[in-house]
Order: sequence, then C-alpha cells, then structure tokens
Amino acid sequence: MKKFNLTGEWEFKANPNSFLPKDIETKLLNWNKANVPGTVHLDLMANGFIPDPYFETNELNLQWIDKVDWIYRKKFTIDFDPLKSEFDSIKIVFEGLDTIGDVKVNGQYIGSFDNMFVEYTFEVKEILKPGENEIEIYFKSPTFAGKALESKYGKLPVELASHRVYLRKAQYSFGWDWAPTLTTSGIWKPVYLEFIKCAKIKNVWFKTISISDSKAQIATEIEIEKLTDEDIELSLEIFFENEKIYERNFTQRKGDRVRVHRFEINSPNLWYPNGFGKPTLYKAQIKLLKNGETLDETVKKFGIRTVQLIQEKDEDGESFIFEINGEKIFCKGANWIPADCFLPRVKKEDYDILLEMAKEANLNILRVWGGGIYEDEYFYEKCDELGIMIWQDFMFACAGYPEFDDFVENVKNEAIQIVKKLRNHPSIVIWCGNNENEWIWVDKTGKHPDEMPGAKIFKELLKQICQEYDGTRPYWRSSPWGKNYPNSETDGNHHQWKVWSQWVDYKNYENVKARFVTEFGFQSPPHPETLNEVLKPENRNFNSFSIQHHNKQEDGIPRLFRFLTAHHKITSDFDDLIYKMQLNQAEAIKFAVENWRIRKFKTAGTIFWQWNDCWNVISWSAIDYRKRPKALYYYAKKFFHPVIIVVKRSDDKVKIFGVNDYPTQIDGNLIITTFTIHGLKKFEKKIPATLEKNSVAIIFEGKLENLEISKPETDYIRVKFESNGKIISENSLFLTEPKFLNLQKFGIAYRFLKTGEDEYILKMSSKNLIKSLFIYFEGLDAKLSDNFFDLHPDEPVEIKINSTATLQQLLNSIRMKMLT
Ligand code: BMA
Repeated sequence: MKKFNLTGEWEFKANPNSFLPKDIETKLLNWNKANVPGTVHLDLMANGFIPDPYFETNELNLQWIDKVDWIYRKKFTIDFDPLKSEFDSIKIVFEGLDTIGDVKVNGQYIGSFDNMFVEYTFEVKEILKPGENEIEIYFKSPTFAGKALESKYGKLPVELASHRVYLRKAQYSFGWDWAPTLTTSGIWKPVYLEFIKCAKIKNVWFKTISISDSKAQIATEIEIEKLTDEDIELSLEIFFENEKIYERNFTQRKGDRVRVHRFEINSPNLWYPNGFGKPTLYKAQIKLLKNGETLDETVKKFGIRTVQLIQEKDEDGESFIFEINGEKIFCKGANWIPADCFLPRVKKEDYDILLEMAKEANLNILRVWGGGIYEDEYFYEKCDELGIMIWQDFMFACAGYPEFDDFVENVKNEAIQIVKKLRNHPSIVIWCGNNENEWIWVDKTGKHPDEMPGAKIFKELLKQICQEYDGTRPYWRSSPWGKNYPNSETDGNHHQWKVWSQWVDYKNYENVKARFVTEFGFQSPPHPETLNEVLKPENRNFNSFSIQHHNKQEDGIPRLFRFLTAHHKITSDFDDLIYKMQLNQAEAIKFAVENWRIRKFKTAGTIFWQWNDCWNVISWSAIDYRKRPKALYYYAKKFFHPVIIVVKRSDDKVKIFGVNDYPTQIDGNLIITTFTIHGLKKFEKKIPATLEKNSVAIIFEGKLENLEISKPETDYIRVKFESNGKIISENSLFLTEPKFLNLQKFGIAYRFLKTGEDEYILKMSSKNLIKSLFIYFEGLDAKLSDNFFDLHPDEPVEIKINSTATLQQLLNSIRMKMLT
C-alpha cells in the first residue's frame, strides 16, 4: 500500500453567508493560506487576522469564529490514470475532521462527517483523474449545528453550554472551568490518499489469554481488507529485544478477512506499571505478500499482562482494586486533559515531556478525562513504554446525552473504532463510560441514574461494545460510579469535590474513606512567566479583570484567597502570592494522598485533578501550559514515591505509617527527630523497622510529650527511613499552620558543582529550618531535581540542575524564596 500525503499547504475562506467582522470581511471571503493539520483559529492567527486568543481577554472578541462556516481546499496532482492503474482501491483518509460538514472531490460530493473522534475514509478511485485534482471541505459552524439539533430534539440537562452534547466534539472546546470557549473547526489530523493493491492490514491486536511462570498464551487477531479473490500470504514475526522469537506464515484465501492465531511465549517478560516492575514490550512485524511482493506491512508493539478489577465485599462496603498480572497495584496518578485548545499544536515532543515528567514524579496511572479527546496513538504508545496505566473515559462529560437514532448510531461507530484502535495498548486498564454524568443527574434531580437522558449508552451500548471488541479489561459505567449512589464512598470510585469546589478546606480529606478516588483537586496559579505571557504588566495582579478571565471557575480567585489565608500569611506581592498559592495546593494534595495511601488497599487509588493545562490558566494542574512544574509536581515525586513514611497526629499522640508499594520487602531503620526551627535537636531515636512488600503498617506509636514536643510554633517532627545506609523516604510533621511558625529569613550556604555537560549540582545547607525553599533562575531555563522543599538544620541537600547556562550565569540569576 502506498500513501500520498495531503497535509501541509491548503487554502481556506469563509462562507459568504456568514456574519463576518466588517474590518476583515473581504480578506475572509478570499482564499487564504492554511496549514493542515490545523484549525481555523490557527490559520486566522497565522494570516494575522486575529490576535492570540490566549492573550488578555481576546477570547471574548473571537466568538464569531465558531458561528462561521469555513471552506478548505487543496489542489494536488496525480501523474497517472487511476482507472488504468494497478490499484484495486484508492481512498482518501481523514484521520480527524472537526466536526460537521461535507467533502467534495473534483466538485463531486463524496460524503459527510459529524464526529471529530473518528476516521473517515472515502473511495475515490472513480473520481480522481490524471493531472490536477481538488478536494474541498465544507465545515459548518459547530455552534449553529449544535443549536439546530438542540432546538429539534430539545434541551438536555447539561452543565455549561447545553448544545455541546449534540456534537461528537471535544466538550471542553465549548468552554470549561479551566478552558476558554474556543470552539474549533478544521482538519485536525493527517489526511492522505491510500493506494491499495489486493489487500491492506486494517487492524492488529495481541491479547494475553493466560500467564503462568513458564509461558504466556497470546492470541493475535489480524484484520485484513482483501480486495482480491486470489490467495495472499500473511507473515507474522515476533521479536524480543531485536531477537526473533516466533514466526508463522499463513495463506489468506478468498474470504479470509480476519486471521486469528494463538501462540505461546516461553518465560515471558511481563508488562508492569511504573514503580512495580518493568513495562516490557514485544515487537511484531506483520506483512501481506503476493508472489514475493509486499502489499502492506506494519510494526506493532504489545505487552503481556492481565488486568482485573477486584470488587470484593468487606466490612466497609466493597473493594475497588486493580490487579495487574495477579498483583494488587495501588494507583497513583492524575487526570489528563488535552494539552492545548488547538490540538494540532500538540506534538510528540509535548507528549514526551509531559509523560516523562509523570514517570519521574512516580505516577503509575493517568485518567484520560471524558470532556477531552481520545489522545493521539503516540500518547498511548508512550504510556505503554513508560508503564503508565490509563483509565480511559469515553468522551462524554457532565451532562445527559441525546438518544435519537442517528446520535446513538454515531456513538456506536465511534466506540467500535476507538476500542479497536486502542485495545492493543497494555497501558489501558479500564474503559469508562463518561465523566460525572450520572452523579450530576442524581444529585440534581434525585432520580435514578437509568432515567438520565442517554443512560442506555453508558449502561448498555458502550459496555456491549467493550465486551464484544475487547473483553480483556473492565468496563465501568461512569466516573464516579457506585452501587446505590454514583459518588459512593463505600464502593466503586469517588470524586471528592467538597474540598475546594464546595468551599471546604483540605483537612477534610482526612474524613474521606472512599475506595478509589479518581478526582480531587486544589487550584494554584501557573509559574509567573507563564501567566505574564498573557497579561499586560498592569494586569499582573489579583485584582485585574484579565487575571480573573484566566481562571474559569466561578469564584476561582476568591477561593484561592480563602484557602490561602487558612494556612499562609497574606501579602500583596504578586509573585509571593503565586509562590504561596502553589505551596498551598501542593500541601493540600499531599495531605489527601498520604491519607489515602495509609489506607492501602481500603482505598486503592488516588488520581488527582489534574496533570496538565491547555492554555495559560489558573487551574488545578501540576504542570502549567508551558510545562513549568508547579510546587505540586515536586511534591508528587515524594508523595507518590513507592515508599513513604507518614506522621499522623491525633490529640497528644502520633502514629507513623510506612507504606511500601514495591513487590519486595524493605528492612531498615526509622529515624525520628524533633527539631526546633532554630536548629536545636531535642530528640532523636532510631528504630529498626521492616516494610513488608506491597503493604502499609504502623511502624511507631507514641505520645507527643515523649518526643519532647512542647511549642508548636517552633518544634517539629522529622522522620526518615533508612535502608542499606541510604535514606529512601523522609517526611515532617509541623504542629501548626505555616503562618503561625516563628520563621525568619535564615541564611543558606550554597555552592554549585559542574558535574557534566549542562549538568550541575547545587549543594545547600543551613543551621536553621528553611521552610518551603523555592529556587529559580531569573530569565534562565533550568530543570531542578527538587524544589519547594524544606532545608533542615544541618542536613545538607544536593539538587541536580540541568541547564545550558554557564556557571556564572547560574550564579548571577539564582533567586530564592522561603516562608518567613
Ligand atoms: C470535575 C471534572 C471536570 C472539572 C473538574 C474541576 O467535575 O470532571 O469537569 O473541570 O472537576 O471542577
């Protein structure tokens, strides 16, 4: 099979019937340069017709774009006569069209589209001609299209813009509580011609049937589009670390569309999540051949692993535990949202950075949230490689959905395509019907979830499709979902939004005994530079309308302050507030995660809201739009580490918990120290302790007075776990809020060592406690191995710094903030 790329240069213009801004009307009615894959917003920007939609409040003036119908066209040349060619079929393939409209080739209508999540393929052999050809795509205004359907079929119970549910389009593009309303149109994924001779490989799937110590049973299903009655050959080769370990050849006869084949792999290397084992992948090479000529070929990686969701009754309700290869896995992760409002801007490198950061921060799961998109295949490939499990929602969020036949048919086709496309990825461990639909419905109406518009899609349709086209991983109706109540704490999974969204402060996380928490979160502003990029200097303060515009939650800014004052001293300095708000967020999520990790496996998962951002915004993210880590990112590295030590206080007692997520036992010592913030060591004790594999245990219990704690504003407890002479985990407990601590601007001794190309070590120490030290390099890019940490008395630390800057530049630009 040959491909002819149709991406790159295109042209676009507005349909004359649309309402266009007077000042650029003429320009929009003429053909202009476009770039595919792209979106109309990107093309308008590239032509200088609109300013950056993320800057200041520009978004508000750009709302006309989604009310316009847009036309895209491309001319291309074919240097042979398709009808006389050797090809049995020539197709035009659109991997993604956003969202509703028609396609013409050489003036002839070839089909329509109405779902941005699916691939559209049209046969064009009869339509193409030698020489110049032309494709034209007509995009209808998504807003008017959605509204027209809404007035025909009725308004449904929907959070945010109600017409959005009528379109199979990323729901966040209609605006969300972290996203602007930038409702896109365009050819958002690759487009190409396929020249098929005899046959092509349509789908390849490797599934693990069973695993024993000595071998794994694998079944492969290879789907072929066969356009000839003649026999063709199919060859299958399996490689492990570049060594061929299996090989088979088959003859595909007349009607053989699918080749199902079972085989065994001896002493298999299994796929395990990050932090538990290696995420081993095997490689398969599949070829279709005829008389020695390769008709089509593909390479696929696959993992050998089983997944089970353990739901067993216990005294508190019912468990919700993922088992991978028969091992219970405590899930630690975050929710993933689309990495931009303009999706074609998201490149492989962006996925690399965001996903590698997830691995580095010890995440083992991400939830692809239902108001976004089914991510690019590269995203899933990368998660396969990194051992990051995926909780995969279907793309429905916070609403009841239509039930008319065409809509359900559209959803059905989408689900089948998506399940077949993604099922080969070992990283995906669960399919989930939607985000919060049933929970919101039940809370708002008091009615049964089955009465919700669209309920059948989630209760039956998607479940059946997952069973029929996959069947190797669980299907879950919604997130959250539970037996008697969708947001139950005794069974199923839970979203915890009392904290933050319902104005409750984070200490309340302690009272939440849910079985698996797929959402909970706390907001903070992004890095000042990320924010400054979209704010004029006069608006870089929390009183400006522009900054409020960059927080899409109702009362988002007031919440930031309400929760900040509970813990930190309020100042009026912008950067200082950002620093403290980031800290507050990190402390909140740490508090939650530690509380749930010490309940292991009563609670078996904590997935915070949210990993990333889609623009420069104040949100719940750990990493901002420019991929600058917030304090939460550095905290996650620690609170998600496979081994944590947690100190819990109740009245005059303390308990110290040891959590070990590794599949091996760890022997070592617990070291408990009581310091004053001025560096006086009041108490120290070393206790031998064992952390059983994949377990939690109380490793110390005692009274505060026995640890010589007397003054909460100066005394604090420091704990470390040492094994084989190395500290593998550490933590502290302060007995009062940071704002009440008697902190001062204590001195820090530091020096840099150059340790390699673009690599430095920053050595730091202090005689006193330096609380929440934030290190940054003004105007320089530098990656720090840790930040926002406490520097303890006489406990030097070494921070690894990666930067292309010189030593002198680092010395000149280093800045530090600490709590005082
Ligand atoms: C949940 C999510 C999102 C939302 C987030 C923050 O409701 O599913 O819809 O953005 O909380 O409010």
